[in-house]
Amino acid sequence: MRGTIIKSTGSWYQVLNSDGELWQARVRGKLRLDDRDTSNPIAVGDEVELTEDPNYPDTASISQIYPRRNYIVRRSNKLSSKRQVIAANLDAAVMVASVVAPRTSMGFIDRFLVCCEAFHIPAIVFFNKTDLLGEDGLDFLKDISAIYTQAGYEVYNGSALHAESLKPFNDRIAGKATLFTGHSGVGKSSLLNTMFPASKAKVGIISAAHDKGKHTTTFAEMHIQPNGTRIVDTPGIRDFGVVDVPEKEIGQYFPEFRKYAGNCKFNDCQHTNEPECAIKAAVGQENISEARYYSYLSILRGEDVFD
Ligand SMILES: Nc1nc2c(ncn2[C@@H]2O[C@H](COP(=O)(O)OP(=O)(O)O)[C@@H](O)[C@H]2O)c(=O)[nH]1
Ligand SMILES: [Mg+2]
Ligand SMILES: [Zn+2]
Repeated sequence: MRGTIIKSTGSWYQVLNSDGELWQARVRGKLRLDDRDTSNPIAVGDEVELTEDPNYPDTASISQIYPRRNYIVRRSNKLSSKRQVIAANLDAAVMVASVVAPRTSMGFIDRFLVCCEAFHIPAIVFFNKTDLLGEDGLDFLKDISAIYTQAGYEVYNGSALHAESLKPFNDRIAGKATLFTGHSGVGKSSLLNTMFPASKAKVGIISAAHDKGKHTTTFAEMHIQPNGTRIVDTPGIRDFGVVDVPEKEIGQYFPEFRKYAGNCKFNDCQHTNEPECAIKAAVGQENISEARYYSYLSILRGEDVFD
């Protein structure tokens, strides 16, 4: 039988089969894996073939992984070159961000967006906690939203405390397989619970000490809703090291650069110190956001963002 991995807890996987039954499964024997320089060869969202284990009720072994439509990876940690597949077979990935409590930096958002471009997954930026914003906060939200809209991204905002504020975003992801990522404490689990009360995702208490929240979700988990919407809730991710993107390609993953890059004097222009660079000219004319351009330079220098 065929099933979808909805949770992975090390060597055991929770798998939902096409009849809606939940199975506990593990890999037995050898699996044929194509690439997989990864710490987790099977990820949430993977489609697998299950064989019932006659010796134990409700347990099965995974005998095959079906080809992935797509997947997204991050580096397991700062020092390691090992990659971790966050999820597979996604329709969209959402960066859940907040302007306050905690403030999500643009550098962090931009690294996520580069990853989504590199893995061909439509990216959405969602600003949560709008209920906490005063006039200045709302101004900031407007400005930062305009930057991402100008760059070509879909941007939504709302508050997990007010279900009606989430309607446009909720409509956008209805029926889709969507990854929620972002710092711990921004409200990923709360959003899930407000939009889909049956989810019962665990919500963390923000620790006053560093306002970043505790890591309450340890493993990525897919929540399947009655209307077919599938949300992969992830543990708070502190860093989004850009993986597998060769330096000379980074510019290609800034969608707003594409229109101009062909006009640079040099074919291999990296948009740093080269003369007659069309990207720098576009930044000068505010057709490309200066903040996005600085993010590009920072990623080009190989800097990671840990905040
Ligand atoms: N004021 C406000 N608090 C929120 C909102 N969303 C989440 N929170 C609070 O922020 C904290 C972290 O939420 P949680 O959903 O666990 O964040 P996660 O780590 O991203 O899953 C909890 O105390 C929530 O009650 C929101 O829209 N407004
Ligand atoms: Mg959470
Ligand atoms: Zn250039």
